[in-house]
Amino acid sequence: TRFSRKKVSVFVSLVMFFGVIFLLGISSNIFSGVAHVPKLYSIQVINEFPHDPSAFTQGLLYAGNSTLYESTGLYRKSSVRRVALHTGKVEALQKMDDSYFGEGLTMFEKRLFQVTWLTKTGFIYDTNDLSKIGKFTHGMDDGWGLATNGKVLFGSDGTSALYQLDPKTLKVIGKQIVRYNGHEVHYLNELEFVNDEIWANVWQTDCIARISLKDGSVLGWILLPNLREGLIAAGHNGIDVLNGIAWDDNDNRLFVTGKLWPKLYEIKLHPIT
Ligand code: DDQ
Ligand code: CA
Repeated sequence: TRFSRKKVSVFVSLVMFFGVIFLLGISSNIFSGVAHVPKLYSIQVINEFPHDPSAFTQGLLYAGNSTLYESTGLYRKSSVRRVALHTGKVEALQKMDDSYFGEGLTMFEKRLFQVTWLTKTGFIYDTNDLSKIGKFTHGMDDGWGLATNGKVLFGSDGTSALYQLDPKTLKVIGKQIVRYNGHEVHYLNELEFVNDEIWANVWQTDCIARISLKDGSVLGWILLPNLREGLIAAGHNGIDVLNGIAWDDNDNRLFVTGKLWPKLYEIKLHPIT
């Protein structure tokens, strides 16, 4: 016959081979077309520590040795401080000029970088005595949050943009728009670099977004309303929003606090979806 058994089976194999490739192509298109559904996390308080209730927390980081660095805001009251984790005691403090409103803070090569609200001016401090050792102009539209992975600085300016800044020049070298199921997430505020993700407080919410550095998508939401509500229920009526995330990379501990909060919390996450 014209079609040998062998020819037919080669033909069938080819059809199946390309058919499978074709189906894989379609299915990967289908899956990538479906919006990624972020995970939700509730939190459990592991420890609570005292926190200066007059600190309008704008930047927070953990530096090892039970020591935090914190940047505080409000005109005439802004500062950079070193804080003992367990007691909340302020061990060193550098007051800012009255006209500056302190914002995000990060530590890069043993120096502290801080940005300020409504200006593009930032300052560099010595980690030991908190003396001011530099001043810079950054390329973001405003200064809200700062964090680092040890290579670049990450910054936020209250929009949906997550910036990457050159730590030497403070110029913008990268920018991603943060999206949750395709919707822009505005008001990104205090930042923290955690296991190759950026975690961001969203201003005026009790939520922290876990942001992928691959594409700026929100991988998950950490829901923390119980912290602020708990403080208000305990009579702390004057407190402001959740703000301040610090990650202890050595012991995988997560700390959060808020503006004018009398407490700082060590928390654990529990997936709820
Ligand atoms: N920011 O941190 C969200 C960037 C700014 C917070 C500003 C809060 C306003 C407090 C009162 C300001 C008095 C001029
Ligand atoms: Ca932080």
